[in-house]
Amino acid sequence: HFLQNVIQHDTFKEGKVSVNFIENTPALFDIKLPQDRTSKVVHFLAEVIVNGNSDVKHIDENKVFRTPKVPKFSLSEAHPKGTKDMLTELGPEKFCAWLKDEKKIHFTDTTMRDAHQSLLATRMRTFDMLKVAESFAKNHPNTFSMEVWGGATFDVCLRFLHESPWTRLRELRKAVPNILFQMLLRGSNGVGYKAYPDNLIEKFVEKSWENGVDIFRIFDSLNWVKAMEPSINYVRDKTGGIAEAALSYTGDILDVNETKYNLKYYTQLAKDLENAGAHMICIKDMAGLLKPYAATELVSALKDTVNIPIHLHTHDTSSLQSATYLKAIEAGVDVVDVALSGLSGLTSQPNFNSIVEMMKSQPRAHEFEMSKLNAFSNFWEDTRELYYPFESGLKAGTAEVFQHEIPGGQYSNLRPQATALGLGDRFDEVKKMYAEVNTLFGNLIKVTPSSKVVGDMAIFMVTNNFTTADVMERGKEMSFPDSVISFFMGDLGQPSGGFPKKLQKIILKNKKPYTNRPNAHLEPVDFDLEFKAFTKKFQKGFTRAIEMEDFLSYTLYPKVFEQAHENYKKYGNLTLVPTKNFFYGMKLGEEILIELEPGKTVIIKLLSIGIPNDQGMRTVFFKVNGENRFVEILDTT
Ligand code: 3PY
Ligand code: ZN
Repeated sequence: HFLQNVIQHDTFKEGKVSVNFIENTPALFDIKLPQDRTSKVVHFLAEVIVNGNSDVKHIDENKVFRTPKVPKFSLSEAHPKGTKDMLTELGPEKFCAWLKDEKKIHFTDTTMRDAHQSLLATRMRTFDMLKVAESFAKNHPNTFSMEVWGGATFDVCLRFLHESPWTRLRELRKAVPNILFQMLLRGSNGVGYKAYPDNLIEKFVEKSWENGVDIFRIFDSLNWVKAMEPSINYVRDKTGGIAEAALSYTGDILDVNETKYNLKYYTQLAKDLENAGAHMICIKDMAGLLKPYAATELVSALKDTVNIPIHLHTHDTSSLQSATYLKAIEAGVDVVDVALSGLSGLTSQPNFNSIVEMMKSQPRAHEFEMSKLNAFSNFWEDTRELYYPFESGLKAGTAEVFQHEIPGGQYSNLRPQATALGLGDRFDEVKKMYAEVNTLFGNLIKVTPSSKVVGDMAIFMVTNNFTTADVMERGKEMSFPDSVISFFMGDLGQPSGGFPKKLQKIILKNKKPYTNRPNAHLEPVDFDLEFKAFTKKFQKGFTRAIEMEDFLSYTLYPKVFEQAHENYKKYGNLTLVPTKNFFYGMKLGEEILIELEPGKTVIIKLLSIGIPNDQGMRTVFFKVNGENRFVEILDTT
């Protein structure tokens, strides 16, 4: 292409070429590469090589990566039967009856959702998941379920990873047809941070099921049953899956001074959820506050109250939670959430491998072939290294969590959020303020998105050096974060015990809050009309027919989707770029292999990176499948 430009240039044609011709004629480098898939991927790599991946805030040049090893499995052998096959055969009611009668303790593996959301700011790529998914499904078909979707993963796929969350789900489903897939659904907030129209949530549930989700763990960030009811109904009416309703646990039921979130509160909530149609109940201990002896009380009481299986979820932030599992298992809990060791512990779930060992030879033991289970853990331990810039920095369990009550999934985001705002050295204050804000707001259930509201307020107050007294006395003059205003308007629903009235007036100024379901204020989506308009706007950039799933991504996250779409047009499909190169580019002389699609592999070698020219452009030279290629990139570093 470069030679073409030279040959066709007027100066060249007229035979007036001087020694400085190339140097003085930047237009020669104005190369329009054919926009095929390979060129797009090469363009992306060149961009990262010159300017870095904008999502990676610091690079350790000396970092040495290990090669993760995928545990052995047979490609040709069929998948052994698992819980997914049972659900298909029995349907949700009979399936849950079977589970309730099971003596063995069952395990949900959260490695591909909550574990990395809580340890690595949700950055795990589908590329790494797909490396081991089939192997895991074939080696450990007795796993109860795999949490692979929902929560923050939807947003992060689109916003940071250049991926479609739907493609992730479909690809994983193909690799794992035998084990139940589980997602975390924020009730009326879907997989977002605000209320959405009911018919959008309905369509979302339907499409999630069609694409592979079996268990819908539905929660509401204020434990408001009214807000969970529609989602429970959509799962029951529109899918063949399991509606698992969650009671989000906060405080300490063993604390005699706990008058709000006590045992009675949770048993009543569980009963209400069962009456609302839940197939299963989840104790969602998002911050890891359920202490071992409290688990005995809570699980026993719930077993006496409801007739459906109980699933326990926790985060090991305090390092105490395996003891909680032991007590819960003794009290008859049916399933516990665990993560493969390499991605377990701290703000993630307790250790899958060790809990299985703990139960060995005990009446409720569930057998797993340990050498294989440990091999998966080693895979993740090595893979985790690739994500080092996203580690939360927490090195040891902390009893502080019982004071600040920050959910595990939020912790790994709050620190970078604080650091980005120049509060890196004041994270201690942020944590303390988080607890103060909770008291100020009337002691809330704190889980996405209510936890984000508390976090935003804490950061706002620390940044501005405001105390709670300042807010109460001078709040009328303050511009509070949008999320805080919207929360006090009732946009996330009604907290148990209501809003603190005086503070609500201060924050809302003259606005009038509402008290019914926030979704009741929202116009339903006109799917026919809006999908047509969406298709018209975006079809051009797609290399396949636009689907309802794309429209759902757009409707949930319009700006994020638009940006993701722009990136897609520019870089194409990046899901097959190895993680090391996706985040850190390539080293000089490095050669990588990318399988663009089955049977179409490109070999890319980085030959050289030019110095910036007058316009700040660098020329990056590659050898691609044996041919020289170069890309011009503006150096913005
Ligand atoms: C989420 O909503 O993403 C959570 O993980 C809440 O615990
Ligand atoms: Zn969680």
